Amino acid sequence: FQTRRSYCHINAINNEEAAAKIAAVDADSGAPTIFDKIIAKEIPASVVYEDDKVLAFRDVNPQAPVHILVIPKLRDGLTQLGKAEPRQVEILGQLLYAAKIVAEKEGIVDGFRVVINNGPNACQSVYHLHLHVLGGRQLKWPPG
Ligand code: TR5
Repeated sequence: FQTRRSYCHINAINNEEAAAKIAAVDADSGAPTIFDKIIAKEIPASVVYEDDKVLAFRDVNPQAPVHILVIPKLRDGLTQLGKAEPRQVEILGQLLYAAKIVAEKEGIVDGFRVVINNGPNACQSVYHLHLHVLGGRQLKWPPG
């Protein structure tokens, strides 16, 4: 059983890595991502926080009891943190502050983690900057 479980785990990792490499090919194309459709309310999402600049909604594939994505409503070239420019410092701060608001709303301020996956080697799969807010269980360190 242990061998089988490990095998599945390795497969899941490989799938994520493969998907991330495919996603990276179009990273700078300017093409809309799935998050644009969520912002436009063309596809449903479970929104937990919204203001004029930021949208936060539940991740469809949660890695913890609370797993929320925080995104800028206007991508404005901010496909990934590694491409951030000085003019985007304000929205970067707003995203981080929104993560704190989300953690408060979800009742996880005693233990939550904010993650940004940047690029294929970090398994970024959507090229519209997003913060993962994770909590609701004991989080381990170091992460995988
Ligand atoms: O891997 P990175 O860091 O790029 O994170 C992208 C995240 O978007 C993953 O955790 C996915 O589970 C999440 N995701 C992908 C889709 C999606 C979503 N979260 C909410 N709703 C979603 N829809 C409707 N469609 C997706 N393809």
